[in-house]
Formats: sequence, structure tokens, C-alpha cells
Amino acid sequence: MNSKFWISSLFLSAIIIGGCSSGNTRSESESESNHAMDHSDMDHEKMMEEMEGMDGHMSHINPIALNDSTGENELAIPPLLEQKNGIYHIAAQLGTTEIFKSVQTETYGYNGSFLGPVIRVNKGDTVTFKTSNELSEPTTFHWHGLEIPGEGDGGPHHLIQPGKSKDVIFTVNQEASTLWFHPHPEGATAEQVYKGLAGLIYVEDENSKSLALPNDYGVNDFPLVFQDRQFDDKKQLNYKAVLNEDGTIGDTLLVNGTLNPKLTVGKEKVRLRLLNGSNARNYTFQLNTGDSFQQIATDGGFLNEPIAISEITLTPGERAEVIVDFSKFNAENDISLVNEAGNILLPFKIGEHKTRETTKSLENLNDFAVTDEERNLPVSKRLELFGMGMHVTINDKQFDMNRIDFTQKQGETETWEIYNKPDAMGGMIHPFHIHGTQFKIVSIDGKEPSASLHGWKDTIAIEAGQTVKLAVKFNNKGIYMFHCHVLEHEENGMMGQVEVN
Ligand SMILES: [Cu+2]
Repeated sequence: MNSKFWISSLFLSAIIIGGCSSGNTRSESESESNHAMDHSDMDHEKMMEEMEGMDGHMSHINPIALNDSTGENELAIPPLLEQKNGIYHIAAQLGTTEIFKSVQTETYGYNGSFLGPVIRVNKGDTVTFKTSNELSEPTTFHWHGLEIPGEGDGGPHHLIQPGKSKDVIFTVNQEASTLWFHPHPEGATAEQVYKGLAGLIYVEDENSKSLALPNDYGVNDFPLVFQDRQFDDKKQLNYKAVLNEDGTIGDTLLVNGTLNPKLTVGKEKVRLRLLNGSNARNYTFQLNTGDSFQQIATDGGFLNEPIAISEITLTPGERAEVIVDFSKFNAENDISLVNEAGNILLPFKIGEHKTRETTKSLENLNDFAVTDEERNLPVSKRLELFGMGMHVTINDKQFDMNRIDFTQKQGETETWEIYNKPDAMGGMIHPFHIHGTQFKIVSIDGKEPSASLHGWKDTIAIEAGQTVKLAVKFNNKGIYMFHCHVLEHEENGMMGQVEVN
């Protein structure tokens, strides 16, 4: 299609609907669209100039639809990596992987050719992550969601050269949660993740072990890493060829690296730990039948009690844990996890087996609360996210490794106010992530967040025009990144640094 025509019609539709569109937007309220238009005049010319040169690449919408999973392959379950005398070995490696039948695709992985293991740690344990770089390029090991001293965080300052190793020693000091890890080298994060560097971290504690939750790994408790990819004619991952400055998306979904996956489950309650590990695509997860399921956890811990929902949106970097009760379905039912467009992400095959009795109710999972003190704290850090493509900024600045943008005292809670300033196109969702902390969402546009967000978070989807207030506390010292988790926005400079001392 003629790109200018496509872009101008897109612009026109942006005016008509007054916001970013279907695939990448959670809601379009009228106030939002009016707000977006207030800003459009001054930015209009600059944006139109940019769009002329953009070669049809725009991800204000998700222009590439996902293929349905045919369900022909059983979902891969990553190996569990447990400690041996407190030590975990984690190596970034090059390899080839048979994603498509009889085709070898060049990939990256941790302790293997593609993706990584699930690293399981226990609260209170002092552990050593022995990391090594067996790639032919520098990388880092970043632990997304982990409260860890800055020097072990694996941000862009912590490059490990090929053939080199680094030990990261720390004490696990946060509650049970599903975290993840991935590289974070400046300029190569998006490509390295795209090629397969990502894995999960499970934090367990006394609470998670005593609750009546499904917790048999790979039996009734499943990790699900969602990543969309665009393969070339030779079924290779040619990142530079498909790179989109506003977020690289593809037509092919891999779940745990499996193409066309299906998951065989018992006739029982099953726990799904969802990670949006994509570079840029958002997913609104639903059951094809419209049935509800229960959300039990956010990024950094359990909700206070399970909540019944019929859909949940995760932007890149975000996690949620949900429980689907398959005891009400049987083998004849055609049950799948689908996205907002109805694309089949993961079909389920329901067996007759049962792992355990599921009569125990699930209540009192946690005691999370936003206190009055946190609610009434004045704003001490203001951030404005703005722009698109190569021109994304935070407070009008692009990332500079030699600039500290903010400082904060260890153990002190501050209120961060983050505004996603719309552009002439309406703008897009920026998933905002802070390293080294789990924060609380105090408000979104002055209102209480939904029950789904009433828990510990490290990444929050901020829609165009929205202002969020977060209560942020760092329990460790060091330099931490904060950034948009659309990996191409991060690469393009939508990132800053806070020094905690
Ligand atoms: Cu962004």
C-alpha cells in the first residue's frame, strides 16, 4: 500500500476517533480524545514531517495481525533451575532451534539454544547467580522485578564481554512472585530479547507454599511466555529487517518458544503465570467462551484475594497469574486462550486427570494496601513521557548513561507522577518500568486503580493522556533505570536513571 496514503488516512482516523486505536489501546474515553487534540496543533507539523519519512512503519495501531495457533505442538515447559549450595549457573548462549519442523533457526538462549529456564528462589536465601556470556557480543543479565542492589541489577552499566563471567550475590528479600530476566545492553536489548534471551524467576515464600494454590510445576502450574515474531522466508529471525522504531511486532506467536502450541491440562483448577515477553505487542487475554477466570497475582505478588475477571491486558514486561477452573469443562469443549481480536493464542486439551482436590477456597492471599500516608504524600518526582519512533523522550531528554536524572534515599517512599503526553496521532501506551523496586499504584487520573492493579507492580501501562501516581520505595542502593518497556522506545532513549543512596 502507498505509505503516504496509509499514513494520512491513519491520521484522519486518529482525528475521528481521537486516540490511538484498537489493538494498542485499552479504552478511548471522550475526555482523553479531547485532551489529545489540545496538544495536536503545536506538534502536528513536526509529526507530519516525521511521518513522511517513516516508510509506512507505524505502530500506533497493531497493523500486523497474529496467526491463530493450530495447536499442533505441545507447549514446551522450560526446565526449572534450582540452587545447588546457593549457586545458580546462567549462561547466555548461541544456538539453533527447530521452531518450524525440519528447519534450524538461529537463536539465543540461556542454558540452551532458545529462551531460558525458570530460576526458582526462596525468600530469605542468599544466592549467587554465576552468569557467563557465551555470545559473540556483549550482554548484561537484568533481573526484572527483583529488589537487588544496583550493582547486580544488570542495567546498561554492567556489560559482560564475550567469554567473561560475573557473580551476582544477593539475599532474596521480597514476597512470592513471578519475575523474569533478560539482557539490557544499551543499543542491543531489543535485538537480543527478540532472538530469544528471556526467562522467568519464581520467588517462593512461606505464604506461597502454604496457600491452597495449584503449585505442581508443569502439571497444574504453568509458565506462559508470550512473544510475537516475524520470521523471514528462510524462517530466520532477522531483527534488523523487521525493526519498527515504534515497536517491533510480528504475525507469529510463540508461547515458551513453541510455535502453534496447545496445552494439555487436567479437569481441575490450573494456574497460568502469564508474561508478556514481547518487544511491543499488547495482549488482552480472554477465554474464547467468554467464561471468567480468577486473577491471583500482579507483577510483584499476590492480590489480597482472587478476583473474577473475563479479560486481562498485559503490555510488554507485565505479568499476571490467573487460575482457570477446567473442572467445569470436558474434552469435548473447545477452550482456548484468545486475544482481543479473537486470535487463538493457546488452545487447551482437557484430560480426565486431576492433580489434587480443589475444594479448598482461595482467600486471604496477601495483605497489600496503599496507606493514607502514601496517598497523601506530595509528588516529588514528575516525569513526562512523549514522542514516537526515534524521538521518544522523558522530560524532553533522551537516555544518557552519564546523566543521573533523579536521586532518592534508600527506604524512603516518594510519589512519582508520570504523565503520558499525547501527540498529534493521539499517542500510544507506554509500559513504564522501574528497576530494583516493586511499587504501588496510588491513582490513575486521580482515581483508584482497578482491582486487577491493587498489588505490587514494577511495570504499569500508561495510556496516552493519562497521569499515574506511584508510591515508590527502593530497599537497596545503586543506580537503577526507569524506562518504557516497548523495547524499541527504550533503545531510542525513553529511559532515565535514578540513583538511590
Ligand atoms: Cu513507549
